[in-house]
Amino acid sequence: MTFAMTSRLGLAAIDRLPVSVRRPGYDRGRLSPGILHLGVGAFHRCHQAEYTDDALEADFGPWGIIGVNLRAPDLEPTLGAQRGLYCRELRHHGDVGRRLIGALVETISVAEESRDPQRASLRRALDAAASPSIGVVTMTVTEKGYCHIPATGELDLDHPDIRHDIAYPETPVSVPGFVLRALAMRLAAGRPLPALISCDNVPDNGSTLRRSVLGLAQKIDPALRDLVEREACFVNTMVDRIVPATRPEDVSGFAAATGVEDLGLVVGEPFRMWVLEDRFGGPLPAWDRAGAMFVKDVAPYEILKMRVVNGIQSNLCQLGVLSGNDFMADVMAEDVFSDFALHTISREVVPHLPAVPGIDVSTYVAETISRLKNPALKHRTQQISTDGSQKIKQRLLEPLRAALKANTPCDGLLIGIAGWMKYAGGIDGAGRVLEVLDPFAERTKAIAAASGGDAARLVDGMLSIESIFGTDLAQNGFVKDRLATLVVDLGMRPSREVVRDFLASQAG
Ligand code: CS2
Repeated sequence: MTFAMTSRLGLAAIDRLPVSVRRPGYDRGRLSPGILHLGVGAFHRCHQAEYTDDALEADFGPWGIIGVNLRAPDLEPTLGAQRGLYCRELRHHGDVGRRLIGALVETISVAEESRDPQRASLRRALDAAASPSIGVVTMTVTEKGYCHIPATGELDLDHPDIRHDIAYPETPVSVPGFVLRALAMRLAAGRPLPALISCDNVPDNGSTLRRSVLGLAQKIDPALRDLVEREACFVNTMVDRIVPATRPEDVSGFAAATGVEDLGLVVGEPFRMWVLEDRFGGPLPAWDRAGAMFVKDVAPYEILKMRVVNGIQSNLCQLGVLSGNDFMADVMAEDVFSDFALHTISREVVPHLPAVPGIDVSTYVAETISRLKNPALKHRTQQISTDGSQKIKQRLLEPLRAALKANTPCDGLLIGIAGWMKYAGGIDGAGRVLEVLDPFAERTKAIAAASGGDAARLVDGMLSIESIFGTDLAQNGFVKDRLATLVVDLGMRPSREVVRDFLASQAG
């Protein structure tokens, strides 16, 4: 079908969407905000917001979402201009399912101090978070948003944003600073505190947020710290759905298919999962009616997901970059890499997973491999490699530690870790410069440059970054030697050849 004119998504354009696009099954005009979400990225829009639309359809209530971005991108030109409306597109091979999501009712973008010297946008966001109508504060702010030290999970008091927030607690720039300020405002006004629900791939995400908020409060006002510790409820969760960054081609493809331009479009896979710790006493949206699970202990689900789904992604994404593959599905389309993923997870990771109620691990692993092969998802290996310093502990290093402790095989994991080291050094085997987007990029690139091509020095340098690796691995001679050999190998030939030889050595 072709359309004479494309209109921009917004209230007026809803009726122009083809009937095949599913609409909210509730009266959006009656929806008032009850959730404040920090970090309105693609993942939130395709995961929690969709669960919330399902919950509103099952049991309507005051659970609209106010979406806040504490930093770029500015939401105004995209979602703001569309009154919060956007579509999500689920793709599985050739199948496409489009749905208009209605839960996002307002957006607030906090502008930098240089652009907003009066901090009016920040005040608006804080007032919204402190408002009595908000019963839930959720967040997807990426791993580094928690300002913690990856190796220990403790607040990084040297983090520039944390130093800022200790000096200026009323105009915070960090996520823990924002949450603390909002809680302080509510406590001062005698209002009940909202549930604080973290939806990032951070180990013990709710507890990590709690440690960061309490650690910061301790520096600002110990009495406030005690109050927050007593009153606030931080909820751990496990979240899962693959949602790559939206590309211009996705937006133009949507416009061509529907006649409507949607600059808030998100594209994901059909699979989704959400497990929340059941510990908040107050009201919540009917997310359980939408399939979210409320359990006593999230940890086994979280460990399973981070070591299997994210583990495969992080084991292969740098190897993918090093082998010239732009997208994860292209990596997984090469038998050598998908066999390697299955081999590593089954032999090295699965034996050390905790039992997870209701989940058969081998079915879960097979399903994960097939999800990662979905060619309709254009998930960049570069995107997954971004911020690897914040990801590898829970995805690769903890499984490695478990295998070392049990004295079981771990070479597949070591190949992934060597891949990260090679990548983080910023130059591939052919001498091409790689774009390393990571808070530790300057440091890892400097380590690689100072190693002068000596792999053992490079490995020593990387392992000495205690905030990522702790202290144990730098003292393990086997790990160091193996990594050095692999780094040399990955520097000399394409990663697929290194992986192929490894698999051949395992055969029989
Ligand atoms: C990915 C995740 O970019 C990344 O870090 O590994 O976003 C991943 O796709 C999701 O966690 C899947 O649930």
